[in-house]
Amino acid sequence: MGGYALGSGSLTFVHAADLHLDSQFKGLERTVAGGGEIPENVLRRLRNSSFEAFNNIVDLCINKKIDFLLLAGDIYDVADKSLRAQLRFRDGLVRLADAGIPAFVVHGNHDHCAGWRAEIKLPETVHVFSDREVESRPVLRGGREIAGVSGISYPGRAVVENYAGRFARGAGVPFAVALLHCNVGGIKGHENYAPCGLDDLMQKGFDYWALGHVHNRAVLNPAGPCVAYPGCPQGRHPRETGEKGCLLVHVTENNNISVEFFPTAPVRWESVAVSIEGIADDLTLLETIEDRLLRFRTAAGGKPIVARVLLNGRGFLHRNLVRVSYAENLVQELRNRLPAEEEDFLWLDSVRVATSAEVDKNELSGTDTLLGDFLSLIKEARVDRDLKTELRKTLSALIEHPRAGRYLTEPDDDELGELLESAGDLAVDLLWDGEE
Ligand SMILES: [Mn+2]
Repeated sequence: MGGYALGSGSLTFVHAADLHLDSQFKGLERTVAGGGEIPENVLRRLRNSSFEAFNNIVDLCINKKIDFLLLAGDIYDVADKSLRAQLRFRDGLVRLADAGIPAFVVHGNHDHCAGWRAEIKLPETVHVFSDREVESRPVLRGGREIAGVSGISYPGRAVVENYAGRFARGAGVPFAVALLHCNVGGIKGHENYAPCGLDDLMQKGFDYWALGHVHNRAVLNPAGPCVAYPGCPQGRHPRETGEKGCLLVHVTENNNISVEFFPTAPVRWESVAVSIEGIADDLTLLETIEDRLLRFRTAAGGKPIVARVLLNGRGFLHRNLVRVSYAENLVQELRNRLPAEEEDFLWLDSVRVATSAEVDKNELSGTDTLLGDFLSLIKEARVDRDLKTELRKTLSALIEHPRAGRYLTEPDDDELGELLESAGDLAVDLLWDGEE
């Protein structure tokens, strides 16, 4: 569809989502390997990072003198939002209001409307969309409508309805924005809330779909309409790696849209893979990891980083890495070497060992031995659906265990493959005597 360009005059707005204000990074303490506590300065910075990122968004809006701010859900980390999160959110919105910038807000699955809310009045320039129906609000400049924003909030955590169906572009709106927290096309790694297809959104005649929910930045369609996820402005856990931020959107007089990424995260999560292939001694391994991490930090502009290292590849040092407490010692030694300044730290969260012995598992799987049989069974399980189902059934006893289950999630197909691979490596370590 499209073709609605009525000439709004040029405008600029910021699109952010998934602020998760006051996220406490509880998972971090649990995942810290290698003993030793996470330093106070690192934890403090992380716990303040969601607020810092929001302030960076507000600063951007004010510095760029934008026309309006869009916040596409999961403003808060939990439905029973902390008082602190609500006060800090208001502070930012007041700064925007003082600069004459309106803000449009929907709530998502994390901060749905059934949760607790303090009695805090937001500035009149802020519109929080209701959880009952899609509403539309005009954006005015000098009394003239320059854009219209439509949106809806979540009444509860699990919304299974396709909300896209409820949206309709209003007549005569010069630039129409739809604000929605949803999963487009069943994107993996995120709950399939308010599920919809890209086609559902394309057909509605809007100019811009401001989405939230998926924490990775993605422009699903560049124009006619532009459909985008800004990602979260601050990574919340070790798997939310890389640069995080919001989108600064420029619209020309002819409704041509350009989207610019703007980084906002004070702390970066990174995952760094290092292969042990060709490394012959332990000190070289230590120095190699240190060097890789420092180079990574330079490339990231020297910002604070919390890093995870994944050791992989086949090599001679595998036999040391599988020793009890070796990896823990490695973490401790690296932490002593890496920068730990109050502000500009490079904190090593953990080292995961996924290395293999210097053997040819393929060759071994053909041999008529217990190990050979086991390895060929593993090869089969990677492709055979019945075997995979059997394996999942066995694993479910562990995943559903009341205590162990708290730390585990159902593995996806890739993870199941990794588990099988590790099982093969473990079998080689335990059963192979080094002779053919
Ligand atoms: Mn979220």
